[in-house]
Amino acid sequence: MEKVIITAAICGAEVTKEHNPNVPYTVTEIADEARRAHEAGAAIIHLHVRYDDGTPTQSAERFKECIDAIKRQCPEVIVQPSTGGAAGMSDEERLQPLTLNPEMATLDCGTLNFGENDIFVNSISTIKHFASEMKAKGIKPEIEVFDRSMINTALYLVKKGFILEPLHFNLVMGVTGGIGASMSEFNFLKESLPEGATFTAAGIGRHQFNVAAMSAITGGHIRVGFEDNIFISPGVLAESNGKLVSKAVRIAMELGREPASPADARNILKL
Ligand code: KMH
Ligand code: ZN
Repeated sequence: MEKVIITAAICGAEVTKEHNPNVPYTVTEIADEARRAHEAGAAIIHLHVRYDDGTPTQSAERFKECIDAIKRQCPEVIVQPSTGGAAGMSDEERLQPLTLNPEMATLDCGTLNFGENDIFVNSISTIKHFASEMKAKGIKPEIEVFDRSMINTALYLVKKGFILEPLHFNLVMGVTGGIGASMSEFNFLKESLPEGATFTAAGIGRHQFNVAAMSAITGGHIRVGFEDNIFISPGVLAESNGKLVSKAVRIAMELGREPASPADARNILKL
């Protein structure tokens, strides 16, 4: 069976315990959620970190504590820190986890309205700055795309030498302020990707599993997790990220795809 890389975005920066009490904040909670996701089939943990009261932070020290705790439980798993952080953070704040030299990190390729109140700002000069740091350190960027224009921006930066091939994209679909999550929008994004690129897709909220199925069918990879969706089925809160990953695995297996191990994922993504 063809392998599918499952990424678990276990806590994000916006979702809180008020939304779902199982959202992890502490180092122990984050490591336990990463383990549950990995045991269920996730090869990559997309990581934001929080202080114990839930406040999002990009502190390198807090990232190190969390990554060390995750690696003690799952030594093989790929940890992909966010450089998006939370809307409103400065570039320097957001860049801090790169000092830990992770294998991968996110590279957000455009500005958008993010929900009803926030603007997630990524000017082209910011993206160049982040991409240069990643290139200098040999960190593989996962190119985060919230709209079609962000693929154009990424390809512009490839042409200018800021991002190296082979390219890996994450199509984030259904953010209020970004592209929707219909099949035609999915096809539009997928057909806009350059030849040879790999991609994963992340559906927000109720779109999570529909987008997972679209990606599995078309040769893409899958992202699930509390960052994007807190429900296991309509109106029913998920007990853990592991449960969300297990559901993604069941869908993928029915569609002829089996979960990639971290070693498979390193091979597919050329890490
Ligand atoms: N929290 C969002 C504003 C990323 O991880 O790179 C941005 C985000 C993207 O989550
Ligand atoms: Zn994120």
